[in-house]
This record gives sequence, structure tokens and C-alpha cells, in this order.
Amino acid sequence: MEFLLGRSLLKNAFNLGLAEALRGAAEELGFSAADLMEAEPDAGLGSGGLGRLAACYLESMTTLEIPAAGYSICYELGIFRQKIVNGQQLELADPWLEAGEAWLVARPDEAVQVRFGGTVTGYWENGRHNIRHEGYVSVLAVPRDMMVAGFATGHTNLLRLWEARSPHPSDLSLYAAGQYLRAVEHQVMAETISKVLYPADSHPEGKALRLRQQYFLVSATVQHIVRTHKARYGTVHNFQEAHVIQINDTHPALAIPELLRILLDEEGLGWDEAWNIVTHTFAYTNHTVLPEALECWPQPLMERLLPRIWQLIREISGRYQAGLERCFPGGGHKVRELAILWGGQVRMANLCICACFAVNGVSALHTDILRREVFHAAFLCTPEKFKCVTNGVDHRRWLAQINPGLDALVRDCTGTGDYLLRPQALEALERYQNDAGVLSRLGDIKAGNKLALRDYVLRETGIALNPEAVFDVQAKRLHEYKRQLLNALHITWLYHRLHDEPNGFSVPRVFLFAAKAAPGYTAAKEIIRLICSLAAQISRDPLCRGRLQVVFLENYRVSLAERLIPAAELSEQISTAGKEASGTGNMKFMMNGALTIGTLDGSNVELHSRVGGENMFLFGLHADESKRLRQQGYRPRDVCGRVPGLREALDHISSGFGDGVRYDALLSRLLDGPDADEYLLLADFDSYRAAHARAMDAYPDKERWNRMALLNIARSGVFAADRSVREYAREIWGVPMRE
Ligand code: 26V
Repeated sequence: MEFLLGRSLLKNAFNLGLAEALRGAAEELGFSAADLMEAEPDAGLGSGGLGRLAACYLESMTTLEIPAAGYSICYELGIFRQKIVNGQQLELADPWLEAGEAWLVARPDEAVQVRFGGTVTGYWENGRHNIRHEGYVSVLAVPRDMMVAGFATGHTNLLRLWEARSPHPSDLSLYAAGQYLRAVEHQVMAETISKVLYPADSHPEGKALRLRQQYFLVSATVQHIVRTHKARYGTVHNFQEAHVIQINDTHPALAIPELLRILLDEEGLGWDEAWNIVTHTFAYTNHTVLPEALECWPQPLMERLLPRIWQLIREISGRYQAGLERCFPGGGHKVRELAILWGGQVRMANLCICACFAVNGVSALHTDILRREVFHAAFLCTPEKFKCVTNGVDHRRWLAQINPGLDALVRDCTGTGDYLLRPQALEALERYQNDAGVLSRLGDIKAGNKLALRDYVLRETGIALNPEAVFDVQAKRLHEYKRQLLNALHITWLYHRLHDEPNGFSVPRVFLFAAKAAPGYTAAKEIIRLICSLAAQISRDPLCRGRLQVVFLENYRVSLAERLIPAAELSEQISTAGKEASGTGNMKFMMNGALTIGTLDGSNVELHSRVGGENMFLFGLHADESKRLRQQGYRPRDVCGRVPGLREALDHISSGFGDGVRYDALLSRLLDGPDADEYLLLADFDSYRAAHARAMDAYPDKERWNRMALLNIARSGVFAADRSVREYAREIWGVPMRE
């Protein structure tokens, strides 16, 4: 459902080996190349890490010459544009297509029809069971294709974005009055489907429009894949030998019953053969363990909107149930846990587990939690299905493109640009860990990137960042489990300390935040407001000048990440252990020489095992400790009494920051009720503070700091998307690739 592409101009030029030529040509024509690139809008067709990962993988699959295609919706409006007004988030529409459609080629000749609603009846004819679907509403899915260029290869892949249209847009005037209005209604309904990306990244809302979007995407896609397959092979009997459909979280899970529907109703296969094809075609990647993010759809909605799909899900569910009872004789609760239909809901993750030949987590810890907890019963039944593919990022974009200074250093140290196709070649940098010249050059590159960010922020906001300070960055979706509030609480404590002993503040610090909150997520929006209030109070306080600065940068998006990450020195990866499936920002910061301050969560665990405790600032409870603490009855108020300075910082937050806005509600979430401090901010506060103190002790020794940065870069190759995609290709897809 999402591909968070960002900009394509430099990406394409870079991959085609034309970046320098493009720059030269622009300048020759009297344009600044930088302005030219800045004119391109981000394609924000995703809400966060899940969508960005899909974009990185598509690039990598193309570079590795894997024949693949991405499918999504051509949302007219991407993820909302965030404006901060009086410290509060406002959401504005993002009509990215106005300029973004330059990359798209419409293919009306490949349009397909998708059917919604109506009634379904079965009947027998010539000894065959047939389906009659009547009274449905058709929506036309029109492809708008984007070519994807790989790096240093002639291979290209396609990203196909489906646009929804009414099948009869032009002859409205021909309708009689009653039909005229119905026809217009229908047209509006059809075109609404591809109007806007849902901006949440947890809490599915169970809205009919979202279900329409999901079915629209998968029906158009599966019809198209089957059609091209038949054109090529003349049969569907070998379908599963030619295709794997990798579903990105459960959002496209309806592709499972949709393929089954096509094979049964349109191709006339029997159940056993159709089911065999389906169960050898699909693989499922899970991206979250938050229970509230596991998708469920109300059965009546499914039945009304997708009557045939509903019948098939019921049939799948019944047969699965029978199989489970054989697997767990008398094992009532396990069978219940795995049921596809339960409590009036369709549980999409269970549908995926039942029908997919592979289920994977996105980091080692996450996969472990899937096996042991979230999908434990399924793991007992079919352990061989469960795989781990740790996420990775497109290092060509996230290192070479956005950090040309560092790219040049890597080339000089490793002798070639080999690392672009063999990310493990970054390891050769380790040889320079005691080379004072290389270390100081690395420091200069970072200093230059900080100045570039300073210029940008000054231009955009009028705020002058102190380039002498450590740049400490937390940039990611706003969610309580990601604990931006822990960061703000610590800054509040620092602010108090600064007042207590102004001369005890040896290293000046700039804290940068960037984050969008889901429009309906009240607590997340409150946290943004709090950070903005805190930033304003600190900027008014003369004592803080040159010592402490906090800035909230509005409208976090791919192109802003591309400016922030090369300038960061500390990367905040501070989620409650056990909650972040992987995280991919951590990898991007590491590749650009930022040191991580983080918990043992998601892929931080693997990051830590690569760089060691001496090259990052680890803190906090481990996943199992967090779980145990909650089970034993966690009492955040007790922590307050124990940890010096914490109570004052909390009080300051509740009474606000001199602009008259109080944050009692946020404080109450930390202290009151049975779910007080669900994400264990207070439990981890002291350890977080200590990790910051260690970081600040390390910072003044430039050579040591740069060595740590160098080792982080050198060991980041494993977090390249190429490594992840090779694992998918070998372990799941069984497809050959470029060596
Ligand atoms: C859920 C929903 C539900 C409501 C409608 C819109 C929507 C959009 C996305 C999601 C998915 C949430 C899951 C997610 O984004 N997971 C993130 O995936 C990253 C890539 O694997 C991973 O690095 C992050 O840790 C994980 O939070």
C-alpha cells in the first residue's frame, strides 16, 4: 500500500551515472543544480519506515537485476504536509502530482475493472460450479507506471501505481435525472479510492474507504499478474513456478482470496489446485508487534463490500480451523488464537500466516518475539515458515547521494567506488582507525555537513543553529513507544541543571526533532506541542545561549531526512525495548557517522553487536526485562521518588514552559492509572541520562569521537538493502540475481 519514494531526479541521475553531467548541464544553462533538485516535490506515498523500506528494496532489486515490480496506489494526495502553527501541528494537503507526475506514464490500455458490492450466487452448469456476481459497482484501475533505474545496470523494473476512475466519466449528461445523480455519486465514489493516503501508522480505523483501497490495489494487481502470465505461458497451472507475491504487512492481504477467486471463478480450477497455487505464491513480512496495529476488519463490512471475497475467506477459515484442530487436539486456546474469523472480525495476520509459505520478521529480536509471543501458536505448527530478514537501506541514496564528502573519503580510503555494489567493502575503512589524517578529514566532513544544515535551517526558519554544539537528532514518526517524550524530559532536566550550575555545562548541545503525528493521535500531537514550547522557552533564556538549543523542524519527509542525517552526530534510537520491529533511521545515521544513543530494541541489537558497547551509547531495560517489570506491577511513582531530579522535570512539564500551556494530561499518562507509563519512560530515565553523560564525556576528544564514527561507517555495510534483498532472493523467492 505504500512506497515512500521521496525525490527521483538525483536518484535516477546517480544510478545512470549521469549525476555530474546533470549538474554540469544545469549550471551551463544558468541554473543552480541544487535549486533544480529542490524544485522536485517528494513523492510521499507512505507514512514512515514501512513505506520507505519498500522504496529502498525496489531500488535494490533493480540494481541486483531481479525481475520484479512494485504495486501501489497513485494517491492524489500523499502523506500530509505538516505546518507548525503556535507550536501545534496542522495538516495540509500534499498535491504532489502537480509536478511529480513527470515521472509517470499512464497506461490506459492496461486498465482493469475492480468490482465492489452486489450479490453473489452459485449455480451448476455442465457438472461445474459457477459464480454469478450481480448488482456490483465497477471501478476502473488505470496504471501510471514509473520506471525504476538500478545502479550501473541496464536492468529496469516497474513501479505500477493504480489510479481509480469511474468507468463512465464522460457520458453523465446522457443520464435521466435520477440516474444522473447516481452516476455522479458513483463517479465520486470511484475517484475517492485513490484520493488520499491514510496517514496513520498504527491504529487501523476499520474504515470502508481503507478496505476499498486495499481491495482496489490487490484486485487490479493480481488480475494484471494473472493476465500477463497467461499471455506468456497460455496457462495458469504453472503460476506458482513463475511468481512470488511478497506482501508488505497485512495491508495487501486480500490478494490471497483474490488470487483464489480468479483461479476458481475465472480460470475454472478446482479448490485443491487453486489453493496449492495460492499457498506457493504468497510470502508475508510482518512489521509490527503492537497489538493495536494488527489489522482486523468487521465481518459485516467485508461481506457487504466484497461478497465473493468474504465467501472465500469463510471457506479458507473453516478448512484452516479443521487443520488446526488436528495440530492441537484439545488445544482450545491455541486454535482460538489462530482463528481467521473471531469475534465478528477478520484477522488479517492469521489469514497471511495460514496462506503464505513464508512469514518473516524484520530484525533478529523482532523475529524472536514473533516466534515466541505474537505468533507462537503458528510457530509451533509450522516452524519452517518463520524466517528473519533484518532490514537494510539503500546505501547509494543514504550515503553516496546525500553525503558526497563522505563518499569521496570512502573512495579514497578503499581505492574505488566498489562499495556501491559491495557494501561490505566499507569494512576496509577500519584500517584507518588510527590514521590521524583520515580521522580529522572525517571530522571536517561532518563539520561541513553541519554548516550546510545550519544554512538550510536559517533559510527555512530564521533560527541559527550553533555549529559548535553536538547535533543530536531524533527524526521519525511521532509515537509514544518511540519515546520522543523521554528525550524532551531529559532536555527539561538538563535545563534545570544548567540553571543550577551554568558552568557545569561543558559541551554545548543542539537537540533537533522532526516528526509527524497521526492526525487523530491526540497524545502524539501534545508531545509535539510540548517540544515546541520547550524549544521556545530555551530560546528565550539568555543563560542557554551558546549552550543549549532545541529545534523542532516541521514537515519531516524523505528530503528533510536527507539533509538532517549527514549533519547528525548523535542518533536517538530510544524506543521501549520490544516495541520497534526494526527501525531503519538508525542504519542511515550510522552510515553517515552519527553515534547511536539507544536501547537494545529492533535492529539496534544487531547494530550493537557490530560496533560493540564502546562505539555506541547503550541504555535501558532489555525486552525481557521490560516485559517482566510490567508483569510484576510497575509503579512509576516509586521511580520518581528514587531518581534525583526526575520529579522536578516532570513538574516542569506538567506546569508548562512559560507560554501558558500546561501538559497535565501527558503527565497523567506517565503517573496515573493501571497503564501508567506504558512505555517505561521513567524506568529508563536514569540510564538514559547516564548514557548522555557518557556521550558528552567522549565528545571533547575529537580524535576518539571520529574513530568511533569511522568504525560505525565501516561496519554499516550489513545494513545495506542489497544484503537484505539478497536474503529474500535466496531464502524466500528462490530467484537468481547479479553476483
Ligand atoms: C499501519 C497502518 C494502519 C492504519 C492505516 C495506515 C497504516 C500504515 C502503516 C501501518 C504499518 C505500521 C507498521 C510499520 O510501519 N512498521 C515499521 O516498519 C519498519 C520497516 O520494517 C520498521 O523499521 C519499523 O520498526 C516499524 O515500526
